[in-house]
Amino acid sequence: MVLKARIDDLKPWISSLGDGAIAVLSHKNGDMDTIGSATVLAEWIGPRARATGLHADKVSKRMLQRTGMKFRWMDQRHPTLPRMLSGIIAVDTGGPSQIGIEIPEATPMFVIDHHASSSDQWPEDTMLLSCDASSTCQIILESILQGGGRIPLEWAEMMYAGIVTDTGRFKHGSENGHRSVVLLLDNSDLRPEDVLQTIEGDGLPMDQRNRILSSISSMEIHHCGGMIVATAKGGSHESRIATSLVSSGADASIVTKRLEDGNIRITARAPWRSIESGLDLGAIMTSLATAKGGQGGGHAGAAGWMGNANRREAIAFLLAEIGIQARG
Ligand SMILES: [Mn+2]
Repeated sequence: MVLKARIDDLKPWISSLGDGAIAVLSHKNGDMDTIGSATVLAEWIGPRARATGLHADKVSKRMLQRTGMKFRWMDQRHPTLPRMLSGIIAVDTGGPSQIGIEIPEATPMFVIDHHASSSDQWPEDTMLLSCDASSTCQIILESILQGGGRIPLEWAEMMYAGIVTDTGRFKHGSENGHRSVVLLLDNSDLRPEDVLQTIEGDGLPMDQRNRILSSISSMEIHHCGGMIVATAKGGSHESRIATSLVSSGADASIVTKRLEDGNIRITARAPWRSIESGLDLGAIMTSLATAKGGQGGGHAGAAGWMGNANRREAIAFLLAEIGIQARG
């Protein structure tokens, strides 16, 4: 059975482990929230903890470089965990398939995540801390603040970047996100304007912007239970395409990408007003996995699925589910 954990359970759980290393694992998509959470949590625990994972996206790479926070890259082909491992903490991870590596059996495991749906289950006896926050960085911040004292600047910058990106620049779950930023400002020397420059970066090269724009121009519009759903085929940057469709007026967007191994990956986004009216894309992606196999899940406003399916059938399934939810 998976055990429900609270924030107060983390420290005693760490103390209960042997003397070996603790791997703080980011999820395989390596977004800013997971990299921020993993690096800050590992430093907070101390030298025995190691932030590690398979991948870091562009924003997290820029923030790692800016802050100098330590992150151990795993070899994509032969991923290995630290030797003499006493425990694993997985951060921002809805289910084991999102880690992307084999978890060694019988290693004590603690998972820290914000509410998400998932089609796969954690191993027996996993401690699961799942909070109703907009980002995992906010949960890490709460643990750190319980200990008191000033927050080192580089930790504050990583957590701020995680909150900014996971709230979609404060478009989702704004209130608790803003509250956490106030706590960061009050307890560190964080200067948001400077960090925002690093988060935004210099923009994409022309060829990539070209590809994104042509994906958007291939869009189809569907009407499901009073909602406008935009679908598109994306070559890359699917989340950017999905977000653009939503900010252009879609009540939900679905972007598909055919992967080299023949599988397809589906990325979906919805704006706050759709979530408020009851749409839950994470639940819909979970039911796609139940119906057609593969792995799926995520949050109400940002979710995904990956597996082997016919694109048209998968989209028809998703549109039908959105229609059912939209009609209540
Ligand atoms: Mn997250």
